[in-house]
Amino acid sequence: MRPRRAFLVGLILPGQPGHVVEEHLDELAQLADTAGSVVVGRAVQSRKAPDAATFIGRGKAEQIAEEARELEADLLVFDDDLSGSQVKNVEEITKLQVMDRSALILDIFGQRARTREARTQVELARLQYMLPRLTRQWSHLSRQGGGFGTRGGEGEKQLEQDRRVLRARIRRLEDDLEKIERTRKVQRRGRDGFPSVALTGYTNAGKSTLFNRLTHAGALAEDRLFATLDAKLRRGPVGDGKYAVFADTVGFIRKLPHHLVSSFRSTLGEVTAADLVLHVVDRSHPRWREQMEVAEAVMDDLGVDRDRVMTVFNKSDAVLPEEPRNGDGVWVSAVTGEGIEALKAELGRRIGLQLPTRPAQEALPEVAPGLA
Ligand SMILES: Nc1nc2c(ncn2[C@@H]2O[C@H](COP(=O)(O)OP(=O)(O)OP(=O)(O)O)[C@@H](O)[C@H]2O)c(=O)[nH]1
Ligand SMILES: [Mg+2]
Repeated sequence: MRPRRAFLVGLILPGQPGHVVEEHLDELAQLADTAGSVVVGRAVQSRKAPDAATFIGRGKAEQIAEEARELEADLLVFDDDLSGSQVKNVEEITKLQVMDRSALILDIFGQRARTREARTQVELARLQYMLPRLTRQWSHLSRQGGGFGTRGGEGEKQLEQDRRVLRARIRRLEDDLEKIERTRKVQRRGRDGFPSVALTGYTNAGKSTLFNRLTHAGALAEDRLFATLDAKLRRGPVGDGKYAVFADTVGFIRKLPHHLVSSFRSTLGEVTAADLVLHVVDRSHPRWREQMEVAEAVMDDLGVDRDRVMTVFNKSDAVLPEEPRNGDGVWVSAVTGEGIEALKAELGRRIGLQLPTRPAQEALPEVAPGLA
């Protein structure tokens, strides 16, 4: 199948530097690439505020349509979330499929979800995204997933029926997730006695690479966004001859659709339940500060208290030598191994302090249930 050819669209609002919008479009390009599309071009539009009907304005939409046609694009991807009617209007003007940032992220999660838990979580988020966007004429998610939306002018009644079907499916998925979550909780109890350390942070920060370093596991690490969707658990040594159970988890991204965060609560439960959370930061990234803030905001949202979070500045090998290695965190390179022993020693110290607060266990199982 020929890969879809995507044309990216960004909006510059007053007070927003142009280079930031360009860097955000660079990230959108990575997302489009991860979703399997080829990025053929991009455009930005400056406005005082988004246009209610078309987001970027009709004139700009027409101009983009022409440019995109010349580049043989078949898909416009907006860096911001659009309403159902904005998508429909721009599709009508440009005769191209229109996708917003959330839909693209949902698409990637949908392609990458492997386990029943991940699939259920993604499907739930997808339906919740669709519900307010169902219109009589439009539903590109329905074109992919089948089952809802366009039925040739059957009108409001049909629309209401589609909404009812959607809501019922959402309820069923929520029930399924609750069951999965209960199982997870039981498994987590079975691991009591092992201090738990969850790796979290912005997507592509190097969580899986660091996880592999710490546990000698073979977790998939690649230069793609959202390489990891499921929590992966494994034991590894820390300082003072102690062991901890490490959890590798799904990464965060700016403007992560909030439905995704809430439906990934059970996977992210590894983060909320952990004794210690390692916030992995790609310190070599030009927008590392913003990425840190995004991850911190999601952790706040999940109810992770900051006392349990330790910052790890990763990819130190890719940071210019003249940059000062300061900041409230441990500097490491998961690739070269630099700083890893210091990190383990620090983990041993912190975990040692926390152990007394956990229930003591007489005999630890050789391998805890749920471990890889
Ligand atoms: N130079 C350098 N690259 C690194 C380092 N750690 C990880 N990487 C690279 O960064 C990319 C992403 O690494 P992953 O470990 O997959 O990142 P992740 O945080 O698990 O990403 P997601 O699961 O997609 O959220 C890969 O190409 C790694 O090789 C490091 O210390 N230095
Ligand atoms: Mg990963």
